[in-house]
Amino acid sequence: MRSRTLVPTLGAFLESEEAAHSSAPPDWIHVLAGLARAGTRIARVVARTGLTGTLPRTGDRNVHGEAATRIDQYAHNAVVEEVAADEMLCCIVSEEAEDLMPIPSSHPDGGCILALDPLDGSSNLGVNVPVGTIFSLLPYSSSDGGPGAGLTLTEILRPGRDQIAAGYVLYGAATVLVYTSGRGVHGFIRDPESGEFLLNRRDIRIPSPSARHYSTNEAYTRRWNPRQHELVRHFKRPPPEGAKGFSARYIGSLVADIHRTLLVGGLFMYPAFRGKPEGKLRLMYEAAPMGLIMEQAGGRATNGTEDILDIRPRHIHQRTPLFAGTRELVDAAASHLEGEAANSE
Ligand code: P6P
Repeated sequence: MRSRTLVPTLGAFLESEEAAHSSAPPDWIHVLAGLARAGTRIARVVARTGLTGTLPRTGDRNVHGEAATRIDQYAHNAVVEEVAADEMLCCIVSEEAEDLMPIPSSHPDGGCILALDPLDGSSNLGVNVPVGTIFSLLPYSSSDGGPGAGLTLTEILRPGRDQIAAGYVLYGAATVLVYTSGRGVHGFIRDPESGEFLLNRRDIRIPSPSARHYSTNEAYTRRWNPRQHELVRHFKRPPPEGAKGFSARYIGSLVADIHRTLLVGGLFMYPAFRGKPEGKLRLMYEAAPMGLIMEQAGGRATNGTEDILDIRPRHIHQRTPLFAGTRELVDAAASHLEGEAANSE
């Protein structure tokens, strides 16, 4: 058994790893530590959900008209409580809050923005499917002079390429935290005995050749555009003699689907379709953080044709189609969806 004492904790790793690349540990690592503390609290409540039977509903609906459950609100509140005291933050964008949440920041540079999906996929909890917290940290520099000068939306609506850090906490058989700050993707597993997140995957790279998995909800097949239809049909064709075919894998919980894709490869797709012209997933706090993770692990993420990280949000809850995973597969999907492959076949 690998000695736990030799494995760095998240805190030690952040202090050493992030300090190694700058004169001192950057302030935002305290926000990441706060997210880890919130993840620990959320993991405990998620584990007890099964004991309470059905998911307690608040009776409210979130900004997207989805029935909000008390556990979504709990997760949102747990994160806010754990990070709000940090002077680094100037505001929070949350799936559970219709409007921007300003936080008085006295940080000399104006601080940073936390974009957050507190508990993505919580509707899966009733059947014990893994769910997750997704986070994105963006720099904020108020255009009209320092902290407290009021938040300008144009400074908030930044493309994912501007992210300082991004990642997720996955509440599954184990609670894991995966993050990137632009220098590789690192995975930590929570030790139930010590309560610490311990480094267990340093510099994660999507394997190549990767698993030949495609991941999408095929219930929407009839609502896809013809090129999306043809793309998935391509994955179902019998492979050439001696070659390996594709397998379908779809959990219906974004963090779980992305985590599998990150570790074994494949192509996750949540396309736009008739009835969801912009897709379902949110740009600022789902697609963009997952896009940075994928790109830093040697993969790619697009909206089908454009890099997710280059898309500037029009509003804080904007939705986007998402194609993410092994670079070759995301590239092939983009070529097909742009019509090149369709014409050449
Ligand atoms: P569908 C969960 O509700 C979620 O927001 C993501 O976690 C997941 O990827 C997606 O929706 C699943 O959506 O339409 O396939 O049920």
